[in-house]
Amino acid sequence: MLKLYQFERTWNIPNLSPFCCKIETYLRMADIDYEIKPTLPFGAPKGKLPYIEDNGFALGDSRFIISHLKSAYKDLDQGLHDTELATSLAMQRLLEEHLFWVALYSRWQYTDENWQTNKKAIFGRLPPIIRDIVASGWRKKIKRQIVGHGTGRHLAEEIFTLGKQDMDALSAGLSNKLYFLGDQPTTLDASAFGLLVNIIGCPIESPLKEYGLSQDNLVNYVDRIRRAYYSDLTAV
Ligand SMILES: N[C@@H](CCC(=O)N[C@@H](CS)C(=O)NCC(=O)O)C(=O)O
Repeated sequence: MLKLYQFERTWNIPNLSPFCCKIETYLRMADIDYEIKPTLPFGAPKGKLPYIEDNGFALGDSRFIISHLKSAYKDLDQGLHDTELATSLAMQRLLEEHLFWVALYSRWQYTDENWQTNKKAIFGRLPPIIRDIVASGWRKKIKRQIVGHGTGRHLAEEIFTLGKQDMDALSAGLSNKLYFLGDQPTTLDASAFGLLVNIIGCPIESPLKEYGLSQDNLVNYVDRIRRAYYSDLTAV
């Protein structure tokens, strides 16, 4: 059976990583059997989670994983037209290559309170002696990534202004539809749910979360996907 390597479940959401949550959501939406292997990214093929193991090979990065799932199992985007596929790709890039960095900043850099919550969720199971050393080294690395991406060079207020623009675009793109591209879930929904539940549904406080919670269609969308695909998770 396909194995999904991802962070331990926490915060009453499917996963604290938007990308892990994206893959598990795709698997559930496509009704593909899988087994979860909770882990940290140390041994991951690309040094990041998620990755999968399927038929004896390991594959990292949610985009390549979904390509594999589409060809080996089920393509959730099969019925989409070219313009819908273009919208799907552009929205996924907005989510994963832009809004994600605002969420990452909120967790690792914005306030000490958020950092402590994040640290406990990710590193809480490590032995106490090494926990703080690993967590602070990792935090330095992630902060360098946030600066390297460019997001970390702005003021907090500017970062959240950029994030709110993305939330507005998502809210307008979803409008009053069940899913982003109609009444059936597609890859874009796996990606959008993965990040949105990690912005509005977890205990990381920020102006981005507050803004997301004020957009009813996004809140209802996240609740709807939770109920439709994660009814087995208690309190999820
Ligand atoms: N492009 C990758 C991004 C994966 C990613 O950024 N994973 C994060 C967790 S959300 C990670 O494992 N980071 C560890 C690190 O950067 O050291 C994908 O689509 O899977």
